[in-house]
Parts: sequence; structure tokens; C-alpha cells
Amino acid sequence: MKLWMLRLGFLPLVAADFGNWSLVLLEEAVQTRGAACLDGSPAGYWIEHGWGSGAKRWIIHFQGGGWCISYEDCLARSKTSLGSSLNFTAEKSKTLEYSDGGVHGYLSNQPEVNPDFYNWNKVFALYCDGSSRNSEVEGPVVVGQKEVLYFRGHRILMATMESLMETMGQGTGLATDLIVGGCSAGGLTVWLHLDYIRRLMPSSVRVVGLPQCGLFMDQPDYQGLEYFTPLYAHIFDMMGMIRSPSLDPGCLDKYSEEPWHCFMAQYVMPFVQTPYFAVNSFYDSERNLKDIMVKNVSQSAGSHSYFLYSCVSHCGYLNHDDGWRRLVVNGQSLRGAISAWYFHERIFQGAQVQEMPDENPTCHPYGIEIVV
Ligand SMILES: *[C@@H]1O[C@H](CO)[C@@H](O)[C@H](O)[C@H]1NC(C)=O
Ligand SMILES: *[C@@H]1O[C@H](CO)[C@@H](O)[C@H](O)[C@H]1NC(C)=O
Ligand SMILES: CC(=O)N[C@H]1CO[C@H](CO)[C@@H](O)[C@@H]1O
Repeated sequence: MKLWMLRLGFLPLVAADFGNWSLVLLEEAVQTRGAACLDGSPAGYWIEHGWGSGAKRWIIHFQGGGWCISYEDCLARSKTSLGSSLNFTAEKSKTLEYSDGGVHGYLSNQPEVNPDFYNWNKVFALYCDGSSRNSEVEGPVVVGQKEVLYFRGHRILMATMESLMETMGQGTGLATDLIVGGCSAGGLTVWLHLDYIRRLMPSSVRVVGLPQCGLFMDQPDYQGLEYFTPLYAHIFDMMGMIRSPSLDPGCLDKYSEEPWHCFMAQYVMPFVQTPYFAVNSFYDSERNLKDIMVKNVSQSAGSHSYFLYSCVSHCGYLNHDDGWRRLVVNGQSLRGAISAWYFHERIFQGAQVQEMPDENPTCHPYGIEIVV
């Protein structure tokens, strides 16, 4: 799977200080659950504890980074931080500064940037399974003569949520709020597992989803090429996804002949019951056809919210200090729409269908630096 590296070129002048963020490695869960990255190392997440009015409120952001599509590809990935925790500590600043746009925008701890969520507990869940937390193969897979791979995305999801629930229960007492976010393969993680996470949490916790750019459509692209569908059908089998307990039961029922459908957001969307606010660009990967995306999202939405925009961007707006403040669709900024939705239950259903990418003057003028 190629990595998207969009509009690179602007490095911040001052290195950010991520002193309040610490790494949690889920070491015990390797033994107890078999929750492991592709290479067998423990999964993990970065956490910044909340304070004041945010002390019992939580955001978890699921990091993205595509998928691996064959044993060889997964083996190559297992030697990087998208498949191994070996370098998580060493790569702290890089990850928190750039991955999916980093811990900016809705993950910022600055009240000017992020007045609603700045003091919440924030979790940046690292992505090391290559499956949007959906693989489930019991034994290790031997590749070549001696190399071993683990497909344990579901177990990582469980280990992560268990660890968070334990932390939530310590000190401040039970959490009141949980926003489940993510971009790209992390956005797909939200679509796939939001209802399951809802069921894991005590009912007193308000849980909502904020998936960004996790819609990879089952459609020929603008060049007539079928890109995502054959890919997903293949990795669904290869990674044992049918055994993932967090797949949507309603979707599996409907697509029992071809369950790989339930690894695609557009087919899962109509079954998602937990409130969500979908954030997606039409031009994120050049592979989406905008009219079809609008139709699909709007027909599935019901009373859910969505914010569809025409900027050339994959991840980056939700996690970008400037982008998330300035991007406007139908007279409403991304930040403002999410705030009104979360705190005043105002549904926002905005899709800006424009012929030309970046025609909207509130698209970021100088490019957003992100690595997915
Ligand atoms: C760390 O958190 C404190 C509040 O507990 C905040 O005042 C400070 O700005 C934070 N530091 C950084 C570098 O984010
Ligand atoms: C860890 O970092 C070293 C040094 O940059 C690199 O050579 C190695 O491939 C990395 N390994 C993983 C698993 O990320
Ligand atoms: C609700 C809706 O519009 N669903 C459509 C989404 O896209 C797929 C593939 O084009 C269609 O089959 C669905 O009918």
C-alpha cells in the first residue's frame, strides 16, 4: 500500500514540546491476549492526561497508515514503526508532530486552537497491525524460511480499550465522554469498530465517532480502475478478518456471501448506530468520485453528521491547527460544526461539491504537512 505524503514542504520553525505525552506499551497483553504488532512486539499508545473540566473526558485517535496487502508486504512493514513498536520511543516527536497531522487541531492542548477539547485526556493509538485493527489469525504465520508474522489487529483493539478503561477508572473515576477519532486506515478503524467500542464502554459514558477520510469507495476511480475492492477482498481473507468479533453483525448478515464488504465503510455505514460525525475530502486520494460519495454518505446518514469538502487533502484538517479553524463548508467551519454537534446536538450535513479541487478559498493556502 502506498503511503500518502501530501504537499510536503513546510517544516515548523520551532520544535514542538510533547513533554506531557507518555508512551504506554501493552506488554502484558502480548502474553495474556496475544495482542502483538506484525513482528510480535507489544502494541501501544501515546497519552496526554486531561485536567480541569477535561479530567474525565477522553479522545482516542487511531493512527492511520494504509494496509499491507501480501505476506511479503506485511513482512516489510513489520520492520518499520507501522508494524513494530521497536522504535516507538525514538520516534516520539516525529509521530506526534506529523502522523496524520500529529497532535494538533482537535488533539491540540492549546485553548486558542482547541477551545472545546484542549484539556481532555488524549490518546494517540499507534498503528502496527496493517489491518485497521481487524485481523485475527490464531497462530503466527511463517513467511519464507524463518520469518514470523502476527495478524492480531482485533486483539490490539481489545488490549488498547482494556488499558484505557483501567486508566479511566484510576484517580479521576469513571470517564463521562469518549470521542473515537482516526484518519485514513484509522478513519476506517472508527467506521468498523465504533459500535463495538460503544458496547465495551459502560453505558454512562457518552461515546461518539469522528472518522476522517476512512471512506474508500467501492467504485471504479476517475480512470475507470477498480482499486480498493479487489485489495480489500484479498486482505480480508489473508488476515482472517471474518473471525474479528468487532465486525458489524448486521452487515455480515446482509453480505454473508461476500463478507469483505464489511471491511468497507460505505457498506458498514448504514448499520452504525453510535452517533458519528464523518469528515471526508472528495480529493483525498484522487480515487473517489465525489457525486457517489455524497449520495452514499447522505443516504446512510439519517441523523448523523458529515462534513465533505473539496480540498486536496487526505488526513490533515482535523489534526491541523490552522486547517481545522479555517476550513468552511456551507458557512460553517469544521471546528465550529463539530463543536455545535457535540455540545448542542446540532446535526451538520454539509457537502461542498465543486468541480475543481481547492476551489474553496478556505482550503489551506500553503499545504499541510502530514505523513500517513
Ligand atoms: C502540559 O500540561 C500543562 C497543564 O497540565 C499545560 O499548562 C502545559 O502547557 C502543557 N505543556 C505542553 C508542552 O503542552
Ligand atoms: C528502527 O530504527 C532504526 C534506525 O533508524 C532502523 O534501522 C530500523 O529499521 C528501525 N526498525 C523498526 C522496526 O522500526
Ligand atoms: C446508500 C447508497 O447510496 N449506497 C450505495 C453506495 O455505493 C454502492 C456502490 O456504488 C451502491 O451499491 C450503494 O447502493
